[in-house]
Amino acid sequence: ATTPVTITITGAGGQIGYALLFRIASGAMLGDDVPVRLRLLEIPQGLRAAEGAALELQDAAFPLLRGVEVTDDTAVGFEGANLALLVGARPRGPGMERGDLLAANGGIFGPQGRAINDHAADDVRVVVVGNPANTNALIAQANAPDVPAERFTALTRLDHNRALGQLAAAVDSPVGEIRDVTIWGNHSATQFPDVSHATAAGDPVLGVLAARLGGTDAAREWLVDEFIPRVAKRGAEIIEVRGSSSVASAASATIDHVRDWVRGTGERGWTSAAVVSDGSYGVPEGLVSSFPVTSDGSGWQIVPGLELDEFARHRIEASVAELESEREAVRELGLV
Ligand code: NAX
Repeated sequence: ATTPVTITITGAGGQIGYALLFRIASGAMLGDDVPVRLRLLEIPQGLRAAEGAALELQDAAFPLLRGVEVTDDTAVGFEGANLALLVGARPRGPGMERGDLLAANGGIFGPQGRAINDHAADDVRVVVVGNPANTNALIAQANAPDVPAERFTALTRLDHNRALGQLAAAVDSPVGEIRDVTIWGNHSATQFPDVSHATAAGDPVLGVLAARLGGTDAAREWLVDEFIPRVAKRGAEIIEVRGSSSVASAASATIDHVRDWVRGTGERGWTSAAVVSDGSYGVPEGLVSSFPVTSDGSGWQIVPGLELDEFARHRIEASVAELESEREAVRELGLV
């Protein structure tokens, strides 16, 4: 029998937590041959909701589920964690400036980083979902000096999946036929969804778009005026239409991120994840920025050597500049 994998989920009493827990326990994340133990970490106000979710997990009788623990003690929450999904964060309140938001989240992700450093398993891997995700991941990583930096990531897979969905509709192709889309930069409105290397059923997407829209200029126009803003602002669109933020799609993207990281991306081309930059593509070392990545199961690798035109370089620089200013702000606050 395989040893269960211990998974810590913070903010487990919240909306994304509720959508995540049942898919993890069903085997959708790590496979239907891998037993799991869940640690649900909440703040006191969220404990009852997490406890309720734990009761429902018991009622779902998942054969792979080997235990659920609910706690508001950070040390207990990360004890022995092989995977840490950091979903709980401080949302931006009315009148809150960016500095206040970063400081409030520093108060969460600093201590969580230290607890991961001190209590998690040696092989721990971390994905930050709670916003501002990239900089929260940077804060956690900076507070975990004994954990290799590359184990800290932030979620841009939802943006990636949104881009796949939009492209599939635009070229009228099954979403599974679209490959090699990239989200670059920050999980924010400055992100750059890049289709310059993407293919649909093996054909370059740019060519397919040009054929459908009546030329290369029309395809470019659609990308710049429709596609990029739609993907970058999809979160706001969901709030407007649904009356509530993205939940099930965010949970699904988190499942995809971890599954591909742990089980590998295989023959499906690359995906997108925010990882600690090694300086690739001019992104300053140490920033947690989204890149095209593959995994062989042991860790993410940034896809090397892609050609970027001037438009792409500009867009990436703009998003990276935002990440740098966030890093500067949390440095000034003494959080990293
Ligand atoms: P909810 O407000 O429903 O849930 C958040 C939960 O976190 C609450 O139960 C709260 O008690 C808990 N929490 C707060 N501080 C905590 C702490 N220090 N330790 C443990 N738990 C804590 O929000 P939900 O809709 O689940 O969204 C969670 C986060 O995901 C938000 O920060 C949101 O902005 C972010 N998102 C990130 C996305 C991404 O692609 N990276 C997309 C979806 C989502 O917007």
